[in-house]
Amino acid sequence: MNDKAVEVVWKALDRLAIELPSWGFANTGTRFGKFIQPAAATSIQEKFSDAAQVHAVTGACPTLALHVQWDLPNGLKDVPEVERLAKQFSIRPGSINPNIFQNQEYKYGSVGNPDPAIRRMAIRHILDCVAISEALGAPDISPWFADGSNYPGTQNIRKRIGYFEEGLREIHAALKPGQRLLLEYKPFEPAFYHTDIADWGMALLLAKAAGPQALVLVDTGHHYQAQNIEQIVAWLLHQNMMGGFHFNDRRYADDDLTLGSIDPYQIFRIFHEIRMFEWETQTTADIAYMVDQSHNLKGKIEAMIQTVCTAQELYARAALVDHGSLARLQQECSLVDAEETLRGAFWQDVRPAIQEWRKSRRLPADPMQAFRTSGYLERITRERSEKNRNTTASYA
Ligand code: RM4
Ligand code: MN
Ligand code: MN
Repeated sequence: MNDKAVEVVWKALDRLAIELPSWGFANTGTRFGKFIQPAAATSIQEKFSDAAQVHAVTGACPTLALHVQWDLPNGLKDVPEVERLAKQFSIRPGSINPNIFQNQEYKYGSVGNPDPAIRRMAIRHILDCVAISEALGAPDISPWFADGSNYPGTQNIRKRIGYFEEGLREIHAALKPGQRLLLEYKPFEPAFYHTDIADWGMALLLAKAAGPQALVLVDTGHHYQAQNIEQIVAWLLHQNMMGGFHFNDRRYADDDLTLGSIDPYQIFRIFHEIRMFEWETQTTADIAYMVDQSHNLKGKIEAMIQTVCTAQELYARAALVDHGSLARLQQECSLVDAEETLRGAFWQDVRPAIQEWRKSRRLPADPMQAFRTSGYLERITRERSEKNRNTTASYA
């Protein structure tokens, strides 16, 4: 790789910040049961501590996404504690995730529920999240709605659209300047017949109905097989509606696997669309890059380090695309050469350049190895295993 290419990689890495999910450090499993790990985090303090380890070895993860009901069970009252932890571990609070899917009341939906009292409860919770976001100075609120139904004819789909428009408008009205409402979509699960916000079109229309500070969040695992995700990203960029990502990979459905583990070219193509947009428009897209993964077999901190390193590698490779010549080749319809321009960047081995970047930023050249030799995992395994042994994995 020549000096110019190395410089491009370094510049790209300097701007790439990846937000870690607090829930990614906790015990998770499948719908058949949880798999308990002796070192898993069981408190907000432990989640901050684990995230700080990932940041220490990668230098790329300054923020931690919080799930309000799991991390701030007392809502606004927990803000001082979160601020204290953020200071202690030098990790800022990231996106604020409401929980409108877990309470018994939400069996038939939250903001789309036919019962006005339950809709009110859900809206009130999201309004609390807006207040938490403001208090923490963490501007993104990212709700994911599990709302939907399991059988044809059991719910009025159009009425529920109306409830969402109305509810989201009210929530948007509470946003202060700078705050953003990022609407996530998902085609199915837990609902198996209809999901109220099932795809990017529904999310986009609802965001438009809500107001200018509402944007769309793309979770890479929330699409049907074979859907062209980078095309969705291109559309959202074109509409100035691309708010953020939940990164993960998948083979079948919402598998929440490690980023790039199944299809690294997919993530590269997404990054390419963003870089090409920024090059063409000479702007910087304000996109929150967040991880949303559930590592129920891998060690959680190691899986997170792997994810961050993969994101850096794929982002750096996308940065190496020669946009000027690609634009010319596209214009001329030089298909093979245009495609090879993309593939040429994808197949570059950027790892040596990334190692040099890390050294120049006083980071360990090999984050995984640095973590493994740090002794942190052994220490938390000792400290946490008893508590984890008492955690129940069964649904019985
Ligand atoms: C959903 C979605 C949300 C996440 C929940 C726990 O599938 O991806 O982002 O908060 O899972
Ligand atoms: Mn998600
Ligand atoms: Mn998901």
